[in-house]
Amino acid sequence: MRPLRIAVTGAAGQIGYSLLFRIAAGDLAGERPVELRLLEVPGALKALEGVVMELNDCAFPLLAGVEVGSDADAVFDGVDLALLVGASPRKAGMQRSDLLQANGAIFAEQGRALSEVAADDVRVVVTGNPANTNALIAYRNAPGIPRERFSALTRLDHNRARAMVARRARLGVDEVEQLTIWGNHSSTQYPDLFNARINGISAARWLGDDAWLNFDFIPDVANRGAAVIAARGSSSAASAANATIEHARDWLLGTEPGTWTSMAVPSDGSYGVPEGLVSSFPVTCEGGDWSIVQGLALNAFGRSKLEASVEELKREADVVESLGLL
Ligand code: NAX
Repeated sequence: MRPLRIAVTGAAGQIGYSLLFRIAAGDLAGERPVELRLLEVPGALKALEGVVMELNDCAFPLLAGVEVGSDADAVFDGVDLALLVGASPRKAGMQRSDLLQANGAIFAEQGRALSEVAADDVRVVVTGNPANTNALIAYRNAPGIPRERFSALTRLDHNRARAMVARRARLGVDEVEQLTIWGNHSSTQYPDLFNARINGISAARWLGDDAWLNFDFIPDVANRGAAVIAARGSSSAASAANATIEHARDWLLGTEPGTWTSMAVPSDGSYGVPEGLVSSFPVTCEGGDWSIVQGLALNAFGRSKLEASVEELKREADVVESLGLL
C-alpha cells in the first residue's frame, strides 16, 4: 500500500519529539506505512537532523521515508495529512493580538501552500495555538481545499476532562462516554458533563455534585495546561502529541460506534455557533469525514458557557480579519 504522507510542522519542538516516534511506530495509520515530511524554521533544521537520526535508529518497519525542510511548498507536496503543530510562542510583553498576528502569518502561508501542493483529499489538523483561530486563518487562505478538511485540536481537553471524571467517579476512563468540549481551546471552553454518560446515566447526575462541577472540574480542565507547566517547567508535550494522534486517527479511520469525540471544526451553524467559526463540537467520524452530533440538549448553564466561548472566537476572528489575514 502507498505510504500515507504526513506533514508535521514544528517537528523539532517538544510536541514533535513525542509525535514523530508514535506516528512512525504505527499509532496513527495502523498497518499502513507512513512517510514523514517535516517542516521547521531554518534555525531549527540542525536540531531536526538529530531527531531524524533517532527516527532512523529506531528501525521502524512502517517508516517508509523522512524528508525535512523549511520551504512549505516543497515539504507539503502531495501530503495526505498535515499536522500543523509549529507556532510562534507567546513572548513576554506580547498582547494576544500580537500572538494572533505572528501566528496568523504562519497559518495563512501554510494554508496557501497546502492549497497549492497537497494531495486533493488532504486533511489538516491544527494543534499550534491559538488553534481554533489558526485553523480559521488556514482554511480561509486555502481556496482549493474544502473547509471541512480543516480541524483544530480540543482532544487534549477532552481526554483531560474524561480522565478527571473517571478519577472522581472511581471508574475506568472507558466508562465515561459522550463527553464534549464545546467552543474554543482556551480558558472559556465548556466541558459538558450533562450530556456525558456514565453507565448510560448523565455524568453530572451520576456525580451529583454541582459544586465540584462548577468550582473544581470546569476550571481544572481549563487550567490543566498551566498546572502541567507549573509542575514540569514546560508545557504539555507527550499528552498533546497523543491527543493529536488520536484526533487524526479517529478522523481517518472512524470513531467508535455509539460514542463521539470532541473536535474543533468549521461550524455549519449547529447549536447556534455562527457558520464558519472553528468551534469544538461533539463529532463522529466515518470514511474520513466528520459530522457534528445533532440534537443534544444544552441547559441554560451550558448554553451561556458556549455563548461566552463563541463570543471569544468571534473577537479573535475580528482581530485577524482587521489584520488582513482572512
Ligand atoms: P515548541 O516551542 O517546543 O516547538 C514549536 C516548534 O515550532 C519550534 O521548533 C519552532 O521552531 C517551530 N516553528 C515555529 N514557527 C514555525 C513555522 N513557521 N514553520 C514550522 N515550524 C515552526 O512548542 P510545543 O510545545 O511543541 O508546542 C507547539 C504548539 O502547540 C504551541 O503553539 C502550543 O501552544 C500548542 N499546544 C496546543 C495544545 C492544544 O491542545 N491545542 C496543547 C499543547 C500545546 O500547548
